[in-house]
Amino acid sequence: MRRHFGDPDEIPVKPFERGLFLRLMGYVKPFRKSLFIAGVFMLVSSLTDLAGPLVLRYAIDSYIIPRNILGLWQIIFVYCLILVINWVSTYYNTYLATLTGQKAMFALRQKLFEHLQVLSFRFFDRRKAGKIMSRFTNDISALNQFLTSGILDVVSDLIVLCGTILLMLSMNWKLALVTFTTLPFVALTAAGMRSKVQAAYRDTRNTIADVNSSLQENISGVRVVQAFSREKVNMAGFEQINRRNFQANVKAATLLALFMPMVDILSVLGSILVIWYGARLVVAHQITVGILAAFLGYVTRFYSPVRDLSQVWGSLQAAMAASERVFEILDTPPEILESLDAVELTEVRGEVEFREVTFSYDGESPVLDRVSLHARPGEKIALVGPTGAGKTSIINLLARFYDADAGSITLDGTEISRLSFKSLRAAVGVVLQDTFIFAGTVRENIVFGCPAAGVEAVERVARLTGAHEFISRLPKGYETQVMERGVKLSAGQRQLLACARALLADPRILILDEATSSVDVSSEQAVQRALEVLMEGRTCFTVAHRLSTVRNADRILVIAEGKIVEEGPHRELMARKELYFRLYLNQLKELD
Ligand code: M5T
Ligand code: MG
Repeated sequence: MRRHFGDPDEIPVKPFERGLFLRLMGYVKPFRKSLFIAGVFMLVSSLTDLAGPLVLRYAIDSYIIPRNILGLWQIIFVYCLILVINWVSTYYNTYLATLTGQKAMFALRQKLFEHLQVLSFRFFDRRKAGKIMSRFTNDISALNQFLTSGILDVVSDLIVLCGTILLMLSMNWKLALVTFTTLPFVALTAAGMRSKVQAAYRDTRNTIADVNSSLQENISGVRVVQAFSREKVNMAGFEQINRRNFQANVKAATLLALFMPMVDILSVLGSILVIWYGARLVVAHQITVGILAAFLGYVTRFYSPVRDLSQVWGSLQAAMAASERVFEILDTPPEILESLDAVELTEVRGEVEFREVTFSYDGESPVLDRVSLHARPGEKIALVGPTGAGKTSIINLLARFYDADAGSITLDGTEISRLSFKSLRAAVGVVLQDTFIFAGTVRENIVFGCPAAGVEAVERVARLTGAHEFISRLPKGYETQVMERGVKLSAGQRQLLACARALLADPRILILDEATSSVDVSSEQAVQRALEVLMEGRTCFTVAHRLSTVRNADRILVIAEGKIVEEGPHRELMARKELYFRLYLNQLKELD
């Protein structure tokens, strides 16, 4: 099995990489037609751009110097025409390029989301939600910037650059060569600054990812923060993270601000060279005044592509780093895979067997050590044990949120890893400690697992679990909107909803991770009743905290340090007076 356990956000510095680039281009490929049309407009726009100084040359040499004012009007008309063509083609070029880039980004974001949904728990264990979100926002926007303007700009800059060089050479090669002497300086400055600017930009992206993740954490944890008056400490922590981002941005901006005028200064030097040497050529009658003017026009056009190209290089670097992060997610294979010859279970009896199951989250320290257990169909099994013993881990494996490292887990005699996802999910239902309520209506939250369920079915399970009562008191009943994470519902109400949700799904095997003390006594009784209805006739694994659940269980498994240390019904275990006995007495003491 291939697993990575390193820090997933540590991405090595990587300059331009052909494979990465080609792969990125793969996302643009479906839009090559509109990209081609954009390219044609760009070509027209670049060529009309190049025509400017040439027109100026003819205006001076053929009309202004011979004092032909009438002809001058004609050339002004031609020039205006060229300008109009330039505007129109620039408009379509920009519009189509942007559209294409946005379409490619849309597809990529969609794909990223799709993949994120199937990734395994282990992937999310090692990552902060904020960092993942930053891949969707910052990294995708870096890619967008590059795809939208980057690619076409490179081509257009190259055309303008080559065109300018050729036109200059054709007009007067000596003057052209003199002008070109500044080129190595521009190239050197660009190369010298490039790596620094890149590093600075990478810093800005890393630090904004930190800002996002800290923000995300503080928003989801705001209740805990306020309950423990951690506001000041958190503020200081956030200030540090925020400041790092601020400093990274300032540094990047400073470098860029240094770099831009350097090229401008070189371009002014270029113009001075042209005037100095060109004027001598004019005096020596080797070139006309028009040519000198055209040269001056081209000198400025000559440096801006160089400067832009080095900028594009920066955005290419950003895109490389961003695509690497995005592809890293896309390339993470889901660890939990559906078997190729997946078995469909038609009639589930609900028999579960663990044989010598060993498991660890990090690949090093085992959390479960050769656990073996057998549950008959319909048996109620309670898992108890000290905190951190491995109870949740056992049910995580049974639900196949993780795969065991060794040993086998079977359902009705079939390895759960060979079951189709559909069969497994239909057979095994999970009611978690902290019920997640999604933004949407109450009804939507109940039908979560089986969207096809009708109104009557929803109401039936709600009545059975006792949730109907509070739901019908809500302003819009089943159509009431509940907020993310169920802020408006009480803990007990959330659990009733979770029970109704599970009852509707009707799994043969039920996994319950009981909440310790989140509800008061009266709703405790309501939840207890709902659970009894839900557990009826199913094989149940309950991570038990309620004494009643433990006492009513057919069998209790006592887990300690990743092993089953005691096993049997309540009376038997009490009689042994070992770990279970002590745990039970402790629990009773707490209730007093
Ligand atoms: C058993 C570790 C945990 C503990 C051991 C869920 C989870 C657990 N662990 C991880 O490293 N990553 C995880 O995602 O595994 O933990 P558990 O199975 O959650 O214990 P429990 O359910 O018996 O404890 P509790 O407190 O819920 O009663 O060492 O660090
Ligand atoms: Mg637990």
